[in-house]
Amino acid sequence: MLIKELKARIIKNSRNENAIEVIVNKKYVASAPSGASTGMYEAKAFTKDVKFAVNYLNNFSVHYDFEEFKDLEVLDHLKLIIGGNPTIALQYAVLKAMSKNKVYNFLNPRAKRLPIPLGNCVGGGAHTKIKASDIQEFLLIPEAKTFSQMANINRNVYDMIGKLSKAKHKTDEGAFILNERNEDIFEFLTDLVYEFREHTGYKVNFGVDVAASQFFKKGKYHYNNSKQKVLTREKQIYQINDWIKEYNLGYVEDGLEENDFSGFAKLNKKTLICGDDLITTNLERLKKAVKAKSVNCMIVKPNQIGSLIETKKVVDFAHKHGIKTVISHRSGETMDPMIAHLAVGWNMNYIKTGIFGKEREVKLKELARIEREII
Ligand code: 2PG
Ligand code: MG
Repeated sequence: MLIKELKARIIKNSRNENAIEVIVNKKYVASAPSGASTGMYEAKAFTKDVKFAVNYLNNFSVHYDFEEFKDLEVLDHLKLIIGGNPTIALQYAVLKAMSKNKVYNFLNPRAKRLPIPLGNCVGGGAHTKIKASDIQEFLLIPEAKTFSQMANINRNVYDMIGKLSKAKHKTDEGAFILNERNEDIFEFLTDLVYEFREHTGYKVNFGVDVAASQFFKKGKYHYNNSKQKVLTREKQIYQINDWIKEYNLGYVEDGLEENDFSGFAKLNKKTLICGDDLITTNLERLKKAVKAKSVNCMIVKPNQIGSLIETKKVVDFAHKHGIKTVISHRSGETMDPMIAHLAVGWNMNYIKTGIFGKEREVKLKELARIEREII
């Protein structure tokens, strides 16, 4: 596949920020999302700005016959010139062109597993400007046989939360904002999933993305909306393990700040202990986390590392070492459903997205469509 025509332009993401869209050979369109609670070890989204990247790509040509996934490496050097986001958008578009939009199938013709959807239902932290929970995301973990059933369960529980809480505001990712203490939200969700199970027979667990780096200042964790306000590192470790036990959490992402590999090792591995800002889809950081036994689960966001080739290496290394993988949306999302394809093509365990909002639902719908194709 030759790139005969390459076009780039500025579009708006779900947070109404500028994002980049790339179109290869008129038909293959891709874009990259942006984070708000970005880790300090992430690749730079744009080296200068989006305009510079658009201009660069509109004058860029590459004479190369793209045939296999590994050929995308030819584009990796762009990350340092224009940034991680435009490089990812271009690699997505080229991958779509190589596969004629059948990405998951191109990545793995025998792909047959769908990821479990972790659904962001209640949130706060860096994903809103109004007063909310310190914990960035409360995530539903449904249990059912098919992906479509699991996605429906998440939506039904989400609607129930909306009705019962009468919440008026939502986060950037479409989760309800309940301006209550973390512990009160845990209690609320515990009762709610119990009720849901009584009525429907479906079991739903829940977990959290604490995004703890966001409120880690001068060596301490500073809460606004919690029983305890300021916690030392030791107390935070105790707090997270206590929440896991008390509320039976099935998943905890970034319970500690992004440099605390040894602290993560002390978190209760009976549950999924997931690293996002800790690892930032970076192979060297993942190796460090594996060595220190920090995590049993990790977030994968291609634009954190700014290369699809590097992302694949990280996913392979994680699976080889028994680390569960969670492909994730960003808080500023676009309509590109690519992460649905990567989840299936790379046999990933979970996908983390919002439950509500067109940029989130497009990923869930794509997975439901892929499921119909595969099964
Ligand atoms: C996270 C992400 C996605 P952001 O912290 O996991 O939910 O947030 O895209 O703002 O980094
Ligand atoms: Mg996170």
